[in-house]
Amino acid sequence: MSRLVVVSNRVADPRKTAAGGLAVALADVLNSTGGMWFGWSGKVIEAADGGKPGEARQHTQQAGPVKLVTLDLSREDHDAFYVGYSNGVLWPVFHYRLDLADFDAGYVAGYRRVNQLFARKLKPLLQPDDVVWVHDYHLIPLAAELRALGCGHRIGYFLHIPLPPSLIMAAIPGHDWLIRALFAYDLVGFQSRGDLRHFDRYVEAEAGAQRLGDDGRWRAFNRTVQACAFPIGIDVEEFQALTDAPEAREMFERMRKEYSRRKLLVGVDRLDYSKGLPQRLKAFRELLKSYPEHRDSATLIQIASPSREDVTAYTDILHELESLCGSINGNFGELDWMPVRYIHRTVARPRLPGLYRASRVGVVTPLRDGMNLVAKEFIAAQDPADPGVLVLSRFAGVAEQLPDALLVNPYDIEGTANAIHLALTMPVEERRVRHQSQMAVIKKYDVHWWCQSFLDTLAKAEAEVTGTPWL
Ligand code: ADQ
Repeated sequence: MSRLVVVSNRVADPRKTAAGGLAVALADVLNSTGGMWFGWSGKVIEAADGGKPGEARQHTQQAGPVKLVTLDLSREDHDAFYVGYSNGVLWPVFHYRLDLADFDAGYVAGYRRVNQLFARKLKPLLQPDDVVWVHDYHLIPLAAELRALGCGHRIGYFLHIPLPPSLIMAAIPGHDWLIRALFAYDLVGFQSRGDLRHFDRYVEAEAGAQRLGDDGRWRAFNRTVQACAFPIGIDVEEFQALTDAPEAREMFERMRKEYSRRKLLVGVDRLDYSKGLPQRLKAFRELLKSYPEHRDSATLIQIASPSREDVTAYTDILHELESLCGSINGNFGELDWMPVRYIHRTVARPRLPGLYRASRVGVVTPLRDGMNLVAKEFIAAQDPADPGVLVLSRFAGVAEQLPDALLVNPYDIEGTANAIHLALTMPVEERRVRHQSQMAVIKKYDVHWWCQSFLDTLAKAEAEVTGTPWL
């Protein structure tokens, strides 16, 4: 069996749990297969301490069966590659937010420089039979840079965030370079069929690619790439075991006791403008306004973990949320009841399932999301005899898989408030039926299925050896 080499922007010790869908999913995979995980250490070297663009300090560490190799980036590279291009251009554009993108030419140069640096550092560590699996929007050109150095390895790529329609992609200056870079992979994976359709139209319209058969293969730039959808899942068994463990049980009991005569709603997100948090709070405010029977009862616990605080759009959303929570509590709160509990922190993972299970409604209403694992975790943590209801944005990748959730358009505040009302008043029989069908889906398409089906398809993909300079 070939060694698996995973490359992603951040590397987490697979023996520990961390917030962030990618880290959670990959830790599961690498622990079972062994191999190498390569990426940024999370550390930045200031120029005064010797940090130079295009250079990095490298660290190697053994974490059980997994070898972790990480690079410290210079301040200049970090600011252009990570803050600038990855999170200031690709993240907003791929989440349909052209208005938030900052197309500074220096950012793309830094993005390319760091991808070249990753390729240069990774190449000498590769063994001939290694299979390389590259993750996410930070590293789109990595395979192209590896090919330019003569790597003929099988290289797969998975995009964790949405891929927008071709006309939105085309707004990125130099986007044709991004398409060409995708063709350096042997397999490109997306979260949903919708994203895959966007890819198909994009490569056809913007690169004149030719479809080969009906298995997702496309030909352009003298290369063949296969593109398929692999919706990411969670480790359902592990999450259910976590739900039954003492920490989650204790959390569950505490919440049930404290809110014994009230109904809890829960939201758990990274604090990010793609997650639709202000819209969610407005929908909750609308619920209290239009359905007074939920006053002094329905309580929304919104956990929003700090994220990318060095990007301005994130501090803006933070202030908006604080002000909305304050005004809802000020207008609707009672001496002994606050409608919104907003917590700007990460909740320890072992306690999360207890919070999900104590909640009657899970509100997962992103404006755009590649998949959204919180929706799946919420379902997995429920008591099948008395399950909560998932109110889910139709714009999350997971909506394709969970048609039995209450699907909403998060921009439609009234519509979302109505759906929350429906969820709060749904009879137990209907809740059970919906929960059962959702459980069947998340069990079948769990994280092991995701990993195995991606790697099996990659193993069979038509690998082409090439030394062509790509970019
Ligand atoms: P994220 O945008 O980080 O991931 P998501 O899929 O919801 O979003 O994963 C978040 C993970 O972090 C979940 O396991 C959740 O429990 C945990 N988490 C989030 N906020 C937390 C908090 N406040 N406290 C504790 N834990 C918290 C990206 C894409 C998603 C895609 C994943 C995986 O944006 O669309 O589903 O990658 O591919």
